[in-house]
Amino acid sequence: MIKGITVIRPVTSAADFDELVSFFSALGFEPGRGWDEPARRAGAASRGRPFLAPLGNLEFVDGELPTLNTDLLIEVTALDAVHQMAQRWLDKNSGPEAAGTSITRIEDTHWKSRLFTVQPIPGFSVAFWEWQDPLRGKAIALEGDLSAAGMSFAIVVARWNAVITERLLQGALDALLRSDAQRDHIQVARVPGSWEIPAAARQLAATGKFDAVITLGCLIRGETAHYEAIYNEVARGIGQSQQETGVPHAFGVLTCETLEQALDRAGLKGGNKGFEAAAAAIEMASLRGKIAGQRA
Ligand code: DLZ
Repeated sequence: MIKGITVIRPVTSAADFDELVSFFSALGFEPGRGWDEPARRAGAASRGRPFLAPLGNLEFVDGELPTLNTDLLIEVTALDAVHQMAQRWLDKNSGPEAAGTSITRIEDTHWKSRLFTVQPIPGFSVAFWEWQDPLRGKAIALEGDLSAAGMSFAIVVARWNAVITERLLQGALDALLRSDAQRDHIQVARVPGSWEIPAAARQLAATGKFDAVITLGCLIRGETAHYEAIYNEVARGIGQSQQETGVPHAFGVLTCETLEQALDRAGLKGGNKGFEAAAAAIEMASLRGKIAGQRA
């Protein structure tokens, strides 16, 4: 079974090898498993540094070539950004054009795409290109956007474990405001503990004023009697409110073993789950609008 294509490019000096590895790394290529072989009796030492791409083609062309400058073509998205990165790398790492390095401007091709060619070291050229139609080849899927412009949100936040839930709230507000939600389109409702979240969420959702409800709380197993019972009921209640009102509810109720774990999830180490919940709320509100706007 055919598995992949490897294009081997011999490099004539150790310095050129290092330059090319640096160039392709700078452009964000995923490095493959490299290899180093010591000198054998008959031959010199050798090394290889593969770079991986998700797709490979072996293409035969009868007629006009895609580009005359090189036979190594790399398809990318965001060609302008790649061009900028390549230019920046050249400015930093190589001498003037006279030294044999160069980069062309981005130009339209005769095959509905845009392309530029770069020569990071003398004698080695590579072309980067993208389709002019950015949607070409993309699966047609209905997806929510991450713009909250014009949307209204309710945030229900529990006061219990406030050191955590206030951080979640800051994260959620950060996500909404950075996604263009307006301050006066965000209603924050505080409840005593996570147990009370479903009732408040349900009442807010039922007003019909909000595109999504974001629920924020923190249950810590070690400190919570009947932890499982409370957690199950909170999760069930929020889910039920979502299903019965049709308004998206984002679940930002942390369930943690320890306070330390809760702090990590509230932005101390990794991400902030409040931010993530708000992003999910925006996406689901947008998706709901798109689905509702579709003809049956
Ligand atoms: C009572 C209680 C306990 C023990 N632990 C927590 C917790 O870890 N996180 C939380 O959000 N709330 C806790 N609560 C409060 C309950 O959620 C509820 O507010 C009270 O039982 C009053 O109904």
